[in-house]
Amino acid sequence: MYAFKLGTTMQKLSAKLFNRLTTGGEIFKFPKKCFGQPAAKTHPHLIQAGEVTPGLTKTEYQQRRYNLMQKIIEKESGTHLDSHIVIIPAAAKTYMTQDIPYPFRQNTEFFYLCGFLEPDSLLILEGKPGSLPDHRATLFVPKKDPQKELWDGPRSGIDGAVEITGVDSAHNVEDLGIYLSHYIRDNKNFMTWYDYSRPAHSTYHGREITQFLRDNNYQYIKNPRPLIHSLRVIKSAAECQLMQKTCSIASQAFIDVMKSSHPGVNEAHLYAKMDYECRIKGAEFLAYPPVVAGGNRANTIHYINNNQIILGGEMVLMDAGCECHGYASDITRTWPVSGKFTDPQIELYEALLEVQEQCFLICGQTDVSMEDIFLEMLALLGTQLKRLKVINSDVSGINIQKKTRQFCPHHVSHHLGMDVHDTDEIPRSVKLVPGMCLTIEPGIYIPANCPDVPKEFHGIGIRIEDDVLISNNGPVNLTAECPKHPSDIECVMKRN
Ligand SMILES: [Mn+2]
Repeated sequence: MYAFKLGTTMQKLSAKLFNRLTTGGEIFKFPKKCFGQPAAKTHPHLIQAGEVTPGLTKTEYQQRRYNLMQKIIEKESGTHLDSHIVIIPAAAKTYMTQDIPYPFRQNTEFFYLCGFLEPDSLLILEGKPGSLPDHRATLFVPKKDPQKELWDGPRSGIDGAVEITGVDSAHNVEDLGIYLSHYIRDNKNFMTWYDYSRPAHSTYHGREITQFLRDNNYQYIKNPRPLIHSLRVIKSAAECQLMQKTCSIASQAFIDVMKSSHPGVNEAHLYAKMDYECRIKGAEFLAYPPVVAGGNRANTIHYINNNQIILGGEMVLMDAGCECHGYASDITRTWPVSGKFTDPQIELYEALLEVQEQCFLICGQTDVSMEDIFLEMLALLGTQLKRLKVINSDVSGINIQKKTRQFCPHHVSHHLGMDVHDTDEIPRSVKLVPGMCLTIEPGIYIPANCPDVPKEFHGIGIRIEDDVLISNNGPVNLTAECPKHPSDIECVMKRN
């Protein structure tokens, strides 16, 4: 880690540099057009003209804001409210220890609605019934500050924020309180849309926003999350391309990790290899701490210690994905570190693969929900487990489902998008429609100590997870490049 805490001498030196900077000295002067995030002018390898973030144009972000205001005004059409104000804070900069920030990840709803990537910002949308599409989008951003920028890099400032995102106007975030008090002065009988149950920014929540809600006597407050999620759950054409990209990067990275695994390999090595390959291929970071679990550790579903040696004859279960330009992938594969499945391993593996492929096909049926796929998965897996004598032949009826859940205690699916567990406001009972992305991830977990189950299966944990886009032409497997058939896995792992 770089030296951040300065000694006295360094502080003096730094003040000297700072004076030269602010008095027009030549050192550390940023080029005229520098922003707090990649832009077409500064990062032409990432951003094309007209885009706010890679692959997403100003028009697309504008459309998202319009769609939200339209939903809000439609929803409240009978309520005689005069206006609506939507308050969406950015995430705060947080620190792991004195002066050392955590890697920053933007608040998803804020990112979705404007694409501005600086911490400690805030978006306000204002609309009046009957006025669409004339709603107003205002960003509040960290003030330009040469001394802070000397350390942390350039900030976009109010002009840069408007130029990058195409919002109607921007202010320094210090002016948020005044802006909100003017809003109360000028508007009566309005609805505030703000996620008070999970405040995205605790400082603004505790200060300006609470003051605003109090000044309005806590009247008419609603959470915008369900409406935003109802938009986010359907991916646009541009988003589908970004989903394919993040899924392809992770799929290719999986192949490299498989190739680098061997008896005696440390789980930490495979973790590092996945991280490295995803970044090399263009992802910003891993979408979540991956599970890299050798042997019986695969039966701990959220195993993330990733610090053991994987022995010859064992399989490794890796659940990992990356975040690329704001979109997450989520893949699980299980493979033998030696490159060759044993007989009991392949028996269980092929049974699970059969179930996983059936679940994928169900996504192509009309009028089907993730809940329907889950019930179908339990039935299919129950049949397979009975055939393999993992479940006794005398278990029948509803007890098969109960017993099956013991060997697969998690759901088979969740939405996928900007968040790994995307749009959690959308219940799993909602029918799948084109534009949705979801995972299909059945598993079989047989702990090392498991009486009644044939001994050869003890200590085996397997999950197979693909990412699926529901398209007008049926389900598309976005992670098809990542091998999952035993022969394909063995082929990838063969050394030349
Ligand atoms: Mn998943």
